[in-house]
Amino acid sequence: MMVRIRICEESLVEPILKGEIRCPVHLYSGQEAIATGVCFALSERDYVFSSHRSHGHYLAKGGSIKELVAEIYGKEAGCSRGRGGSMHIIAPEMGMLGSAPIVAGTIPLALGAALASKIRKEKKVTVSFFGDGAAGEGVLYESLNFAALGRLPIILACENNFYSTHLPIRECRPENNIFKIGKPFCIQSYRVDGNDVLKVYEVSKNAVGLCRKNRGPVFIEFVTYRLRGHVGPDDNIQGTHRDIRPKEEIEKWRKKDPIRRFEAFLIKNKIFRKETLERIDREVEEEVKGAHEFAKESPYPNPNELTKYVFKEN
Ligand SMILES: Cc1ncc(C[n+]2csc(CCOP(=O)(O)OP(=O)(O)O)c2C)c(N)n1
Ligand SMILES: [Mg+2]
Repeated sequence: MMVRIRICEESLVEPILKGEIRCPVHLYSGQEAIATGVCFALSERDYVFSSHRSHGHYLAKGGSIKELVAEIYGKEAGCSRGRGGSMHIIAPEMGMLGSAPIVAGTIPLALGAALASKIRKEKKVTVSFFGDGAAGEGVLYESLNFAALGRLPIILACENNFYSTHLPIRECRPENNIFKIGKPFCIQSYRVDGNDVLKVYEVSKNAVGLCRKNRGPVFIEFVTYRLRGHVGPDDNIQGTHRDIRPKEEIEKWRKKDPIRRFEAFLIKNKIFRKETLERIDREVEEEVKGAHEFAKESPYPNPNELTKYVFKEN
């Protein structure tokens, strides 16, 4: 799954630079272990909400590369019927209940889903994925309080990549300790290495178990780093923005690449051979190539149907 996400993300770079993809795209490269480890701890019936950087969550929840790529090209065959683009990914049939780029905006929506599933006694778990930037939004604290009071089956999954757009976390938080914000609300809170897929899975599995036993909510801070620019492949290439992240910092995190780390683990423990891993890469590359061809050939939505699917018709 991590390879699926990475290869799919990296395949978007060239079409973005060529202007073939026109919507803003926030690449997930570098953070794959989080979506993968968390979603593998869920069942198909559970719910996920995400933010502007949501491709990984959609794929890990079972989304198709073909429909994701078609959506990013704005085509009718996309998972949001071409109305959403990269930042509005939705696939209710697999529990991906939506992503939206309002920072922290989907957290209260996730609470609603968790509350509904609790009232209906469905034993479904909801995961709300958001970035460290959401820790600066008041709605997160209101949501923590509400989730704790209602003992809601929700996992608040904060992906701390140390930056909100180009603002380093040290300039907007007195202490780099996001996981502690759950504590005043008596929420079990953890900090995990978000580039270690097995650790992510382990802590998520435990959190899912607690939520199913009515012992939620759980707050998890995943420490990670994005390997691409904030929006688009590279903030330096894209004109006026500059990636202010120090080169040495980026290099340090490249060495902690979650995919390379897990590959090394698999080979060292003789679980997979190098050739098997290479075959997986080739298979995913083929699938991704096919998805781009499909997306480019697919039609745009009919302009007369612009609001179809956007508003619910009674
Ligand atoms: C309420 C709100 N304020 C500001 C923005 C502009 N904005 C878009 S992404 C972003 C930073 C988000 O950072 P973070 O939550 O850490 O997620 P990351 O991009 O690092 O994954 C900001 C400020 C927005 N979309 N919504
Ligand atoms: Mg961030």
